[in-house]
Amino acid sequence: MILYTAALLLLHVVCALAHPASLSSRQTTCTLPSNFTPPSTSKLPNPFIFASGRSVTTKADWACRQQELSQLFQKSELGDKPAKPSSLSASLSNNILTITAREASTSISFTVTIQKPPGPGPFPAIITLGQPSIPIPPSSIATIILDNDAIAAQSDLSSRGHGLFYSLYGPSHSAGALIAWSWAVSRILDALALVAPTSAIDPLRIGVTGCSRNAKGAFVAGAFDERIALTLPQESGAGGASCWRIADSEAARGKNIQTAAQIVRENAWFSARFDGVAALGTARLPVDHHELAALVAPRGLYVMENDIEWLGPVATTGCGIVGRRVYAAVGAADAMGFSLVGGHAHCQFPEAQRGELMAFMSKYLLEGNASTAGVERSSAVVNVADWMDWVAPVLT
Ligand code: MCU
Repeated sequence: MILYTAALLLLHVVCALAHPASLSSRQTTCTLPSNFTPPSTSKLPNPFIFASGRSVTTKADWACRQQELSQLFQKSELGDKPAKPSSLSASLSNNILTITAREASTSISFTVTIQKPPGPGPFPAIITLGQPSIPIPPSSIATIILDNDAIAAQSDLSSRGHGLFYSLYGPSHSAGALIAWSWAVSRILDALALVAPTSAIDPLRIGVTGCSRNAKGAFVAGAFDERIALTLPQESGAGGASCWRIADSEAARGKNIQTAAQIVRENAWFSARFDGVAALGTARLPVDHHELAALVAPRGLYVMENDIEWLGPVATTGCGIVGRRVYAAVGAADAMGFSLVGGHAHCQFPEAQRGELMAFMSKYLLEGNASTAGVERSSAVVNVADWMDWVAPVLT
């Protein structure tokens, strides 16, 4: 409760700093009403309505609404993401960056491996959860490999509470593995800022990627740290690019697709808070995953998917198209791409996506002028009106 109150206070401060002129009128909208009960809906929730029922009409409103969405994701699906620890240090030795985080008398250390292009830099970098399975141009972009399993284990449900994150915050912390990894990605960003004078890595041009289960984590990492310039989830399926409600509808039509009810029994990716969804049904969720994209907006986001039934091609495509409508509404139409290309093995990057991927890397990491406009393709056919019963506003 103390932590929750502290988080609410922090939200007040963040919103106040972002919009000092409109402080008094906006302040309350950055926090969730304590008695908030989300309306039940089998369609994708409207991101442009505050929990209070008020419409989001301005860009300042949207900044506050993103804070609400962040809280809603943490409270309903992911568990809490702790703030930067009270003490954090970093040291770089050759290609190994060691990060030490301390809270009170407990500290943990973890290392990431940096593969740098030749030359003095500074270079952009992509943090990869596990080994990368997208092509990262070795001559222009560094790769920073995080062993995310060491931060929060993901063997099966018995992994809950295991890993360095839980050594620091306790095994019964609310965080599931996805938000625990995102905490670690944020600490890498803290560390990169500390070592920037000597590292040849530019901490303002950082991307994040991962495939499959690690792509769920990459998507969450991009959504929960505004310092990430480019988010590249590859074949994340359910829990990442897929919308829970569309997945449920596909399952009801006989598809062998991963759903919320299944995922909470498979692994420790989500908070135990999410277990209740299996009982209540996804219509009662206050969010869905078009709003995970909404948290990344207006920053670069290129969602890669496959046509594997379990990943839910219709659920990822519908979610991606609606996510792109949100990006358009906030004035960043070109910053999100959705691309589903099938006919290849899981996590095997298809050549057909190379041009799009390179354009996103060029624009958001290399400060190039490649066009990322209109990247929306899929072999799955979705009638958006089946899922979206609201009209995205044009924010003033
Ligand atoms: C797509 O990611 C997961 C999927 O959610 C799981 O159900 C399955 O067990 O594993 C996939 C994966 O991570 O494959 C490498």
